[in-house]
Amino acid sequence: MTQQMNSPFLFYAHEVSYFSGKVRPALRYKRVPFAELLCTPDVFRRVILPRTGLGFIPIVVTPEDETWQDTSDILDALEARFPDPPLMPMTPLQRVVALLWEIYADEFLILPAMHYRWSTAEGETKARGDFSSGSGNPVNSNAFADKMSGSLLALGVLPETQSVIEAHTHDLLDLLEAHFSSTPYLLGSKPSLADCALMGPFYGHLFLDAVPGRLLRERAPRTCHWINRMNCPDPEAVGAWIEDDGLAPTLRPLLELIGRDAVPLLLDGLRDFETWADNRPEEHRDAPPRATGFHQTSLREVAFTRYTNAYSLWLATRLFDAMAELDEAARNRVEAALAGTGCEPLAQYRPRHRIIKRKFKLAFENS
Ligand SMILES: N[C@@H](CCC(=O)N[C@@H](CS)C(=O)NCC(=O)O)C(=O)O
Repeated sequence: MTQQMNSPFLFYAHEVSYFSGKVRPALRYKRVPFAELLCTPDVFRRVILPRTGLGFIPIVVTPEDETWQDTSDILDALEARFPDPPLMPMTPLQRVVALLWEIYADEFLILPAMHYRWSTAEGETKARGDFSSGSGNPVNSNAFADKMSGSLLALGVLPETQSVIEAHTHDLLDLLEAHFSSTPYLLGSKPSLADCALMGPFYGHLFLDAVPGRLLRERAPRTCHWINRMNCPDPEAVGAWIEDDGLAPTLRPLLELIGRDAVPLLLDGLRDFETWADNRPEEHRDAPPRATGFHQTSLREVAFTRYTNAYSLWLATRLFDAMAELDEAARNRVEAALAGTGCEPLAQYRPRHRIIKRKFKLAFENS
C-alpha cells in the first residue's frame, strides 16, 4: 500500500541489532520524521523479504514507498535528503578517516561483538532472551540464535582467537576513553559517519549484551556516555569537526590500533576475494555468492581462517573511490596524515574488480 506523502519514514529495526544501531542515531540527529517498527518474524516475511529479497535488517521505507537497504546506502540517502546537519565530512582527510572507521566498525568489530554475545553461557542466555522478547516466538528466535551463534567459526571467533579479540577490545576501550576525555565525538565536537558506524557494534551488542555491557560500564564510562549522547543527539548542542581538516591527537593511536590489527585482516579478505573473482566460475560471471570460500589470516600473530565475502569489497570501494577523487595535493596530505598508522595499505589498495548493487544484490560491474 502506498503511504501518504506526509507519513513518516519507517525504520524496521531491532534494539539488539548491530546495524540498526548504526542508522538510528543518524535518523534522530537529522530530525527525520520516522517511526521505528520492530522486525518480528511476521514483518520479516511481509515487509523485509518481499521488498529486498534479502534477509537483513534494518531497512527504511520512505513516505514515497521506496525501500532503502544496507546501512551505508541508507546513510548516503539520508545525507542527500536531509543534508543539514551533515554526517559525511566533505574535507579529504576527515572523509577518508570516516570511511575507514565505517569499514573497521562494520567488518572488524563484528569479531568482538559476536564473541562477547555468543562465547559464554551468560552472554548467550541474555541474547536468546532478547531475541525471544523481540519476536514473541521462542522457537523461531532460537532457530535464528542458532544461526547467529553458528556463524562464529566462519567469522574467525575461535577458542584460539578469543584472547586476542579481547585484547584488541581492551585496547580499543582504553584509547576511546582517552579520546572522549578531550573530544566529544571521533572527528571533533559533532557526530559524523564514523560515530554512527561505531555505534553499530557498540550499542546493540557491546553496550546492551550481558558480558561486554559490564566491561564497558566498568572500564569505559566516557564511551558509555558517548553511546548515550549518540542515541539522543542534539543537533543544537554540538560544535564542529576539528578545524582545517585536522584530527585530534588522541585519534592517532586509535588509527594505529586499526592499522595494526584490523587492516591486515581486512586486506587478507579483499585479496582472497579478488583472486576468487579472477578465476570465478561461469555461473558467477555476473554476480558473486555471499561467501566465496575461506582464507588464511591472523590477529596479533594468531593464525586462523575466516570466510571470504564479496560484500567487503563493495564496502571498501567507498573508501577507494574517495581516495581516487582527490587531487594530487589532497591525496598527498591524506597519505602523509595516515603514514605510519598501518591504515595506508587499505587506503592505497587498488582493486582489480568492482562490485556494485543491482536491486540490493551484489554484482560485478560491466558484467
Ligand atoms: N551490510 C548490511 C548488514 C546487515 C546485517 O547483517 N544485519 C543483521 C542484523 S544486525 C542481519 O539482518 N542478519 C541476518 C543474517 O545474517 O541472517 C548493512 O549494513 O545493512
